[in-house]
Amino acid sequence: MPDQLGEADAALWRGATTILAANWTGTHTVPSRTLYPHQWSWDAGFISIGLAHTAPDRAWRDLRSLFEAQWPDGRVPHIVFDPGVTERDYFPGPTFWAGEGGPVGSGRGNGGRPNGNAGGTPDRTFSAPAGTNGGPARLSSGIVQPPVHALGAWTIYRRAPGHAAAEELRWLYPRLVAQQEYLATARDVGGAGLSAIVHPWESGLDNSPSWDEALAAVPVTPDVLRRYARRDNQVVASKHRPTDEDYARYLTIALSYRDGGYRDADLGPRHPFLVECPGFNALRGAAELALARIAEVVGADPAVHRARAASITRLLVDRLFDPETGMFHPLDVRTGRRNPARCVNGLLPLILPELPAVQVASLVAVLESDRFGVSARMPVPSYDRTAADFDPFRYWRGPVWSNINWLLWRGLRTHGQVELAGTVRAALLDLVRGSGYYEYFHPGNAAGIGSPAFSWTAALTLDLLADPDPPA
Ligand code: 2M8
Repeated sequence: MPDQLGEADAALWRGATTILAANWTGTHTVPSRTLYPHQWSWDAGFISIGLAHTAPDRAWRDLRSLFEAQWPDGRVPHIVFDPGVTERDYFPGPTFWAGEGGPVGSGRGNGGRPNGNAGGTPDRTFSAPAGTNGGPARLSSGIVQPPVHALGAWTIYRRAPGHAAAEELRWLYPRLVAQQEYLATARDVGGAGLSAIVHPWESGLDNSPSWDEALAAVPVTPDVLRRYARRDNQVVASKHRPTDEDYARYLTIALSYRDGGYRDADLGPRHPFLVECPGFNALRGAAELALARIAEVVGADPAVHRARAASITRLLVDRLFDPETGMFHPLDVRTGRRNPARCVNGLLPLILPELPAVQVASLVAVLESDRFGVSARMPVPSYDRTAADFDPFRYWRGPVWSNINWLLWRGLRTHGQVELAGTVRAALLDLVRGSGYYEYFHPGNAAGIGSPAFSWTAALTLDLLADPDPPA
């Protein structure tokens, strides 16, 4: 535990450490024992950032566990299933993602599937037996989540460098590069250089209003919710989760991708949901910058990663920035329309250090406006507070999330907005101190919502306490 912590923060530190220990399975950390009993991709990245301070060995193991399930084409699945957990404990589980074709995973099933991408067979830069990635067979979903893992790996290494940590980086580096290559090629559906997500779940901001327009155009598979029963709203209150209408569309889109063999070639004409998300792409850019740092350690070329980050930053500004709202908006590749809602993923490009001063000033103004109203009392909500459909309970349509605020804190610091960054950090710590390590928080009364004892809230609390002045 860091020396400088007062009594209250020391208790906060111990609480966070206890949660991460309780959510550790021996090979990976679950986001929540009750609601999410498997391993999730971007959760693992955030969790590793917290574990870097308390248990670097576990942090490395967590990332290894995820990347052992990487597909031959480079994609890192959004869920890696724990074979010891039953289908009843989470839906959609392995059976749903497998469909008729058998298990989906790095070691079986998809090995025989046409999962090549637009560029043909991916050029695997790491030497693992085809289809196994050197690890045991792991069952997984077939979609991805934002790539925050290079940032995690770099944080673990920065906190505790040394020979063993450098070895871990050497194992991860080619896999992280393959993950980025997959996103840069197979997912460049719009052809301009930004990645498209094929499902709202890929954004991590599942039911954000960002997807409302694109979702409205998805024809729902009849009876899909009669064929498949939700489990999430049996664990937490329905009004805190996505609606049935949204859920029916989530399943329809996932079935479309699954039944196309998780192929990315020709997605354009046949897949009902294709959107360029500013948050997802900003994190892809941030991953390139973390890879540049990692490349220096493993003896690879950092320049190529810096160039890619610069290009992603430029493309974000050119394609997704709206000077009228002063923020970034997702672009529907199918219609060419930018979604007009002001959602927090539209502020995430702040984490890119080369974001031009005009856009930085504009995002800071939006953050300080009534719409996002960051203050000492409350961090940033997930959606415009002044919007008619702002919902303080429903998941990504209003509540406050720690991972997003952690990213904004880092972004504000990157751009020299130290005071505002300090406000976000202090408000976030206050929230957890007062309400606990919840999955998300009511943006008015600060009540904890969703799952208690949530891993990334605990992990990022550790990072905020341990590293108040991280290097840019
Ligand atoms: C939520 O998403 C899952 C589907 O992936 C769900 O609702 O069942 C999201 O908050 C996502 O960002 C997160 O990674 C996941 C696990 O914490 O839960």
